[in-house]
Amino acid sequence: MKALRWFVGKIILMLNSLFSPRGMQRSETAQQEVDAAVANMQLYQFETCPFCVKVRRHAKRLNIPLATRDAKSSPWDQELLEQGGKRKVPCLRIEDNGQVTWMYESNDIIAYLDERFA
Ligand SMILES: N[C@@H](CCC(=O)N[C@@H](CS)C(=O)NCC(=O)O)C(=O)O
Repeated sequence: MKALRWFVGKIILMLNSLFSPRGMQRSETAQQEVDAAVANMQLYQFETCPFCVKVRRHAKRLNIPLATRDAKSSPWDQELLEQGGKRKVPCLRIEDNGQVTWMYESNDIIAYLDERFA
């Protein structure tokens, strides 16, 4: 079962890199603003989780440099569990004026990123 999951994960990563989406283009100033806004967000994820791949691909399409944190590794696994509330990925940590929101569900994350950056 573990070997099958490993194998499927590798296939997902291979297809993801073969069919990598194009990033949207912005003016230099607009891109700098986007980059600054995204600096307050981190995506807690597993590399081969299909829902995480979906969100990463969308971030690439939107051309946003979304930082990722491997939720299988310390200390991010504990942080996700203790502060987010559950060990489930993807989860987007959003910091806004000192207030932190933990957003679960790939579709909600994508809708949020679209609202901010599309
Ligand atoms: N409906 C969720 C599904 C996410 C999901 O099932 N993630 C799996 C990894 S692929 C997970 O975190 N499983 C651990 C758990 O549910 O405790 C989404 O679209 O984000």
